[in-house]
Amino acid sequence: MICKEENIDSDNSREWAAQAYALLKKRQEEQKQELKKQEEQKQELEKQEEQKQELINIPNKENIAGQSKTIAEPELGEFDDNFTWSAMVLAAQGKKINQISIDEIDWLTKLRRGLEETRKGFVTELLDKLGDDPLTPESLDDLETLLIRADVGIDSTDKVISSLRTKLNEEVVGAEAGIKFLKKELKLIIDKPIKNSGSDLLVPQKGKLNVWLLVGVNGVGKTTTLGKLAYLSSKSNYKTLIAAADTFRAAAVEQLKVWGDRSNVDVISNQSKNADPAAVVFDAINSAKKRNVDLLLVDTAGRLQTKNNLMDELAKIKKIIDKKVPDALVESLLVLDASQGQNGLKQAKSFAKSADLSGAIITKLDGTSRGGVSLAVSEEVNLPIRFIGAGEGIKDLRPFNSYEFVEAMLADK
Ligand SMILES: Nc1nc2c(ncn2[C@@H]2O[C@H](COP(=O)(O)OP(=O)(O)O)[C@@H](O)[C@H]2O)c(=O)[nH]1
Ligand SMILES: [Mg+2]
Repeated sequence: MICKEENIDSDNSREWAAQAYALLKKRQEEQKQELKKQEEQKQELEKQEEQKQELINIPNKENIAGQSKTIAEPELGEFDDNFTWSAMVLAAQGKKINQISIDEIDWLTKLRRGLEETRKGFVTELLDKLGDDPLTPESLDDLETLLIRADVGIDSTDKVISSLRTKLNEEVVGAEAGIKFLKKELKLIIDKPIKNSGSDLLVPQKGKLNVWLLVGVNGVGKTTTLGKLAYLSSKSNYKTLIAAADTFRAAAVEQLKVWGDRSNVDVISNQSKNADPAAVVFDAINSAKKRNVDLLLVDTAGRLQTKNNLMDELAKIKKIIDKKVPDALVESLLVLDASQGQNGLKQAKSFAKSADLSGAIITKLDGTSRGGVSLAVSEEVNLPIRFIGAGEGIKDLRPFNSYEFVEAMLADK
């Protein structure tokens, strides 16, 4: 990932965003025309088919081409502040105008909107307090309170405040430079576990079976996230399979099948009551091997981690994987609901102790004031954040990008 940090001159970047907008608008027009043409052709075909059917008098209008389920594409919105900001964030990462897509703009807009509540109680207030004056030791106290309130966690807050204090002892720091420094420090905290893990981005490796276990307590968004991951993965041409190993929730399998259908990914399940989760995984691995699957996504049950047997179950699932596919690349991803703030952090800590986690996925970043908890997860649980979710739609999940996250969290308007 290329992350240039210099601020582009704001007039230039507005001009840049305007050009990007014009280009996307043109592309969208062309796509619309193309779709219209396809629709017309389809109707013509249907008409011919109907006439044929009438002739041979078979009332069957069902298997006409083009009935596959489509997933709504995002529309290009207004050329507004959201667009400009999103385009600038992409530009700052080295994207060229013709590489920008409506999908990316749409996502960044969602992320920025989602973090609005976190930002409101934080940057906006901070900027109000600072005005245009340079930072003082008192403003650091305010900042400390605001960071804690945004659920950034005590350790990360201490770290950031002490680097700022050191900087203040050496030079005068204006409000704008202060925010820039803050962004840099927060990004360092988030990036540390990512760097330590040795890979910036979690992607399935070709030629091996990749198994991703989604773990976490009830209601945090495991099943939804798994559905979104299946979509992302199959869209990226990885052969994908789902194992429905949450055998405790009656509706869990049905819920997964709906997600699987939407992205054309099969779901391996066992409908019998109280089926053994490890047995489902066993079947799924057999299927995965037969079909040459790249990525097997495993949904797990989420009863509270204080109940030991949940951890025992996870251990059993892992043992099965180790035994059947010793060279599989296994990821245990803890799903955390950002809106639970410190509570989520507590869960993360207790899971980390016993579940041998390799990463985290933060969900529900749309509309929480506690987005800062992502920093606490990086600093205190030392887990690389791999994906973030900001909405209930199939496309509302993206690989985690620390630059974009920090920019969205601290966007100053
Ligand atoms: N707003 C919002 N809701 C989400 C998100 N992810 C999941 N949910 C919702 O959270 C609820 C619980 O999700 P589910 O996937 O069943 O959680 P699980 O028990 O961990 O499997 C559902 O109503 C989901 O639609 C998200 O990113 N944003
Ligand atoms: Mg579930």
